[in-house]
Amino acid sequence: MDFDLTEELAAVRELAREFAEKEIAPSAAEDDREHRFRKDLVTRMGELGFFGCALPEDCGGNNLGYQAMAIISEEIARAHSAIRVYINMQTGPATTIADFGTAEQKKKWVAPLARGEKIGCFAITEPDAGSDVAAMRTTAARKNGGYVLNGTKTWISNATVADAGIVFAYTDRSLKHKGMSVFYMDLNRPGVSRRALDKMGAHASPTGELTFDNVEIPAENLIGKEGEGFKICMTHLNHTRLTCAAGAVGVARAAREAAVSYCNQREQFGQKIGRFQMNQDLIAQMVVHEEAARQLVYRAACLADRNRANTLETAVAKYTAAEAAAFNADAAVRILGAYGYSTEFPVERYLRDAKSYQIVEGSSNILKLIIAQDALGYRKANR
Ligand code: GRA
Repeated sequence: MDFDLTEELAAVRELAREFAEKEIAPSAAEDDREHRFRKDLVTRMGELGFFGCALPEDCGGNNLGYQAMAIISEEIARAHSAIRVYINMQTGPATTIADFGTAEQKKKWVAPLARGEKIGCFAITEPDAGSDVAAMRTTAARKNGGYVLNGTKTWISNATVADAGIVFAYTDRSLKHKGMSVFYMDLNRPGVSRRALDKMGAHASPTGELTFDNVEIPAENLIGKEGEGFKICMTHLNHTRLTCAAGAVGVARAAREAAVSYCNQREQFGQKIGRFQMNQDLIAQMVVHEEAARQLVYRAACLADRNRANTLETAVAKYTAAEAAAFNADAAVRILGAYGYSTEFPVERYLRDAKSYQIVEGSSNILKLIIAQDALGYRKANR
């Protein structure tokens, strides 16, 4: 596979890097400390077309593709990982509607998400259904020609700020995963309540609970057919997992850059600490983890851009990238010592943010399960 960036992709990388360094990095520490949702950055990224890469032009997109989206996600996460989450909150629902919606649904709902005019989210996870998506309890019962939604979603990014999103629910629980469906929902409707949740990192990306108490949804908000929700969910996660993996590469890179810079500056025992082999061991491992993860992300993205099955490659990429981010952030803290532990330097934030990648969008254990079951011949990942 040829990983030389085309001129177009190199320009995308330049644009995203410049934007991230000028408009995200300077306030990253404060945004994290103040738990600040940067709606203005959603607007800016929408204007720059960052949410439109996986969308065709008639849906308000630019069709640059998944590799472009991965490149943008890495650059944004390198500056501030929490802001990278905004990409998935806009593109996740937009892509799913573009992939599975009717012409009418695409026309109404995709462009406002892609342009960052409406704040998006997607609601899958529940208190008793995290990795086990099929165990969800939220129901959408048919009523008066539409649906009535009841249930609670938790750990939903943007829950407290989203205007709209896609919500997964059972239309027929007796059919197990074949009875799940997905709906587009305006979240400012009667019966929707929101509660903020606090967490270790990614503070500039709000997370919360959404409770639906007899929320009425029009029939025309059903995306795809009744019963297609689980498959749509898996396809959706496959896309968002890739961007998430690219974000983890950004954190791995930021940590490696901070460690290298400190090694070349700090002196102990009469020499720069980069001269010590124990630090060189860490630096070498950080470089390898970061580069391996990036190549795997590019491979999965190239397959997605060619419309080829990539569930396995995306799982491999996300697993590797999440572990790379966690390893590199931990190593950077070790190398910077007290400065790594200090809240005055970004490295402790990298460590807090890196941990999220081992949990979200398919935990490292779920990804290993997908990879191992494929290798053992129990269940093909690319079906
Ligand atoms: O054969 P069939 O017709 O019965 O269909 C099965 C299968 O073929 C059925 O679903 C189909 N299917 C798929 N179809 C298309 C399965 N995978 C795919 C696919 N990739 N594409 C049932 O399949 P199954 O394998 O028997 O299902 P399962 O064992 O119940 O679950 C599988 C699995 C564990 C992989 C799944 O539940 C899963 O992916 N869990 C992880 C959930 C997850 O990733 N949650 C993330 C929440 S969102 C989030 O974290 C936001 C973070 C924000 C950010 O930072 O970006």
